[in-house]
Parts: sequence; C-alpha cells; structure tokens
Amino acid sequence: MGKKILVIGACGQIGTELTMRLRELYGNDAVIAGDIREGSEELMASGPFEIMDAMDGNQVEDICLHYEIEEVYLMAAMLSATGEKYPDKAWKLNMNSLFNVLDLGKEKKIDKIFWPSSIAVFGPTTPQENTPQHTVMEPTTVYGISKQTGERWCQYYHDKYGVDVRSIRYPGLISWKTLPGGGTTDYAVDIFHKAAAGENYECFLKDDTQLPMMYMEDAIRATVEIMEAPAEAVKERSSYNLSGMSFTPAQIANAIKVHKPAFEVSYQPDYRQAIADSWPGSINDDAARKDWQWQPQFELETMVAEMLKHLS
Ligand code: VAH
Repeated sequence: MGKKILVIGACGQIGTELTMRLRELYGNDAVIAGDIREGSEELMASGPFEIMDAMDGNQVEDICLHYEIEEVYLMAAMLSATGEKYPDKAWKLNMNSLFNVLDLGKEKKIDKIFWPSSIAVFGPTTPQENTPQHTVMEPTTVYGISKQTGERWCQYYHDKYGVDVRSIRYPGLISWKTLPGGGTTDYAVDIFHKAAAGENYECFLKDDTQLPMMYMEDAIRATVEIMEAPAEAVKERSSYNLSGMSFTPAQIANAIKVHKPAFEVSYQPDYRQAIADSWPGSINDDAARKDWQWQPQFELETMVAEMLKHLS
C-alpha cells in the first residue's frame, strides 16, 4: 500500500499543479485534495477531494486520520498583495494552518510535512543581489513576516520534536495552467494572458524592477525532490533559497515581443511597487544545489516560449 498524501490548498496556483503531479507519481487515490472551495474540473475529476478549512485544526486532524495520511503539503496561504489589504486574515490563515499541521507532526499522526516559504521573507536591509541562504531578514509585508515566523517554527518543531518538515523559499512562480491569486510577482503571469489574447499590458511595477522568478514546472519538481530527499540530506530546516531566473518587466516584455512583435507594455506602478522594492533581485541557492542536488531547467526564453505555446 503506497503512502497517502494530503494537499491542503490544492486548488491554488501551486496546489493545483502540485496535486496533479503527485497523483501522476503516487496514484490518483493516494493523493487527497483539500481546499476551502472546489477547484478545476481536471483536479476535481482526478481523485478524492475534501472541502476543508486549513485553520480548523479538528477538521485537518479528522481528514488526516480518516484517510490515514502520512504526508501533508500545506499550500494554503494569503499572498503578499492581498495580505496587505487584510493583514489580520493573512496572519491567521498563514500561521494557524501551519500550527495545525506541525502539531500533527509533533503528535506523530503524520510523518512528513511540506510547507512553502517565499523570498518575501527578505526585506529592504537584505543584500539585494545573490541573496545568501543565511542573512538579514526584516520583511515589511504581513505575508513576509508570516513566512519568516513560520520558518522559525518549522526549525523549532524539527529541532525540539523531531518533526520532518521541509520548506522552500519560492520566488515568483509563473504558470499557464492556473491563474495566480494576489501576488506581487503575478504581473509576470498576467502579461502572458494579455499577450496571448493579442492585447497590450499595463504593468503595475516599474520596467526595471528585477525579481527572482521560476517556471511552475521547475517549482513543482523542486517540491517533489526535496520531499523525496533522505532526511539527513535536508540540512536547512527553516527553508531553502531557490532560484530559477531573475528578470525585469522590460526584459520579459522584450522576450515576449520576439514572438509577438506588436505587443506593447505600459508601466503604471501601484502599491505593489513598494512590496517588490523590498525584495531581492536575485537569490543564491547553493545550499539546495549542494544538499539535495537542485538544478533549474527553465530560463527566460524557454519559459516564454512554453507559456505562449500553451496560452495561444
Ligand atoms: C507573491 N507570488 O507575490 C508570491 C511570492 C515571491 C512572491 O511569494 O506574494
């Protein structure tokens, strides 16, 4: 009997693709999808689904016990831009859901946990280029504060209670399969939908705002790889820096224009510019490469071609 997995937040930008990938790897019925509302037709048709609230500890425990879950991927979170509109809700969702799952690990009711962190844990005082694994972290968003605090709790539960929790600091993620929800880096998804529709795009960040980014296929593979790594290889139990590529809105616009010469982008920075300015431009992920052999496969040009192929 193979292992049983629960993906909480299975209908989100990462959760949707992660659930489908895990079902390919371990079998549809081995992966239970859970979220506050139903997801895509493809996801709902591909295996077991439970309507659940990640903040309801009793419900999370009941589902884990009912399905004899061994591994939990906790993907539910409120992201940076939305989190600034609803700070108390962002804190409660991002933190209460984490404690619900970490406590199940402490009580030995589940064996292994994946929890996503973000480059949002870094702030304006962090070295901006080639940001190291261990450095100054003074995040200025509720989302970043919740991710930094969550990393400290993951480290504590691992060190004090032996919980096998693993984490990645995702950069901005770009996917054609799912629409993003409330992220500052989501301009890099919106831009493709406009280009594919033959429309121009008004970008909410300045043209020279460089941010660390990653194609979703690389992010999903990294998630599976860190979870499949032997426990002794996973030396960072707060969260791992991970890098795919870095680019500015002007650079991605020019890469799209190679395929869509008539495509035009205008720039109207809004409140998300201050969030983006507080984050690094590029990330050093030597620790992930050394500890569990991380290697990105997509860079800007290959990602742009992939995105436009699927969206056009
Ligand atoms: C956000 N996409 O923009 C997320 C991500 C690095 C940013 O965590 O909030």
